[in-house]
Amino acid sequence: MTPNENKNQSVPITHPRYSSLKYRHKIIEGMKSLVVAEAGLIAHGRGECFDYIIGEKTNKTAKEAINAAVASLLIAKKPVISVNGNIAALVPKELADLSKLLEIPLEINLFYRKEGRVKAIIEVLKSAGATDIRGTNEDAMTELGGLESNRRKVDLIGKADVVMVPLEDGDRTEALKKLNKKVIAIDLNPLSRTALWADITIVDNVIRTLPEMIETAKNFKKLKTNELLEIISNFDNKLNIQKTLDLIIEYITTQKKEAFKILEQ
Ligand code: PTJ
Repeated sequence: MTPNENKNQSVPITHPRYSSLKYRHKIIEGMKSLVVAEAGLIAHGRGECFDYIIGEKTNKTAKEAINAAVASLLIAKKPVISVNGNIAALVPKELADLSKLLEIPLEINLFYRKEGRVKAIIEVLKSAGATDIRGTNEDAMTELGGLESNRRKVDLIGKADVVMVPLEDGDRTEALKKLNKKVIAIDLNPLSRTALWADITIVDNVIRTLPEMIETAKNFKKLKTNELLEIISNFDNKLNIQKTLDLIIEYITTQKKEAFKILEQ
């Protein structure tokens, strides 16, 4: 093994796509240990594709949504961060850190329920330092109205006022909205149903969003309630999604020009 090779994955850290490959391996390993559903691999691939067309960076629009999201989580009375297999595999430490920093419980909520998955996710979160993990006792769960998928089974989410749903399928955001909950979504696809239904849509990769949220939370914890409320009221989700789509068009247009320079050589 060369000094540049990552011990577990044999991916040289000098590889131009090292970061992307590293997270792919986290998802694959997560699937082997039951943390990630098989479909989670496909969801990750879809995410990578959208990440490419936003330039694989946290854009200004995402940063604005992150500010509104953190402000909302700080003033919420009963906020909850929903955790599925993919996010638990990708950023367990950041989830644990954000949960502790904001004193918000992490609730495991799965689309694909399978024997052993909840236990595997609890282990990953605990090893990462999480202390407030919910959604672990099936008998204590209630059901969200208007939802047929496994995601209907909830613990604290049922009584929450603000729910953060990182990378998720569409149905639940709609159901949560109908129950008058404020939904914060992190979704690389700005046109997904989750993205369009959410109150605050962060179009970004969770691997960048969570660290950014932690830094923002450290700063915003010093702000007064009226300053947090101002950040929230200045944020317009519809406009923000429009601006994100404009950024994508701009990025693709630039990439097209760059590609043609190569093709015409
Ligand atoms: O662990 P489970 O059983 O709860 O299942 C989780 C998955 C992700 C398999 C399930 O929720 C699912 O099938 O989701 P979808 O319908 O594929 O939607 C996932 C959305 O997240 C898509 O819009 C992707 O573009 C987006 N996405 C994928 N990876 C990321 C992401 N968004 C942000 N960051 C990512 N890393």
